Amino acid sequence: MKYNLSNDQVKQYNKDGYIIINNVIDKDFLNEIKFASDKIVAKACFIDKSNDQYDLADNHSKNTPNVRRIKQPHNFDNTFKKLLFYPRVIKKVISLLGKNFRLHNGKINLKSPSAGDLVDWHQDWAFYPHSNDDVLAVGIMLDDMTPENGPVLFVPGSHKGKIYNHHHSGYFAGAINIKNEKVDISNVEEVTGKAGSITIHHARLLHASKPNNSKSMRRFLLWEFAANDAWPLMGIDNYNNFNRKIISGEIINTPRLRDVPVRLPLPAALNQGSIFENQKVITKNKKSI
Ligand SMILES: O=C(O)CCC(=O)C(=O)O
Repeated sequence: MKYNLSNDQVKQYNKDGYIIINNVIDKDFLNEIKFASDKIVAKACFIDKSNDQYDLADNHSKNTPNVRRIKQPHNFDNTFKKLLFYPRVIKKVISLLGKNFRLHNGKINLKSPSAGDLVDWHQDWAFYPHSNDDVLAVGIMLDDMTPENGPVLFVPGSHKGKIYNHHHSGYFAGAINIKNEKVDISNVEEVTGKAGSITIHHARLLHASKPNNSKSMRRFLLWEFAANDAWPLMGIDNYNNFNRKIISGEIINTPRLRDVPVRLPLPAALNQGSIFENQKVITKNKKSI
């Protein structure tokens, strides 16, 4: 069917834990999305502290804004709402999760030129375990992703393995110490692609991303989706808000339980707000990437 994944793509996702698909977002729409992102970033010159909308880099100031993450962009600009329901993406998610799924979280990670943060090794599942692991993230490249500008690194097949320790000094830190945990990353794939390409990765997949050493911005939008019968083990804030996040299908109040490895992100990270903040407790020389 139009826009669905092919059987081979589904097989590859199940085997490797991710797929990369070129040329998914229409060019004009991509320009609209970039413009909407620029508009949100421009307003960061009015604030000097991270909040519900922005995660700001340590060197951010009102005069020299540096936004590291836009949180829940669909709440701030209708272009992102349109993207959230974009059939060329949604149909692909249906191919993997079935017709019932909701948005768990939405974000744009921005890596600024020559400084943009690396993201240390982690599994998204360690941040938001659910009652079953029909949980994934769609990554949309708003800019070309190149070897220089902070590409994502995926470890094929790692979504079938264990969930590693993401704690540091007794608190959740959202990062794995690859050496201590004896993690094999020898078959890692560096993901590159043209703007408008997408990745889809399983929530248990081991991944990281490099720093941006180029002279241009790298923006990567991520939609985290969960099947409607996958319930978050950390609970929900509000039942109606939770159900408003349904993208496709119906409310399901009977969680499907599966025997999946789980670690809770508790005690909570000392630095809250984003993965960049969570991982800040790990000093540069202790990072595994
Ligand atoms: O923006 C990136 O390079 C990937 C970040 C990531 O893995 C995450 O936010 O969970």
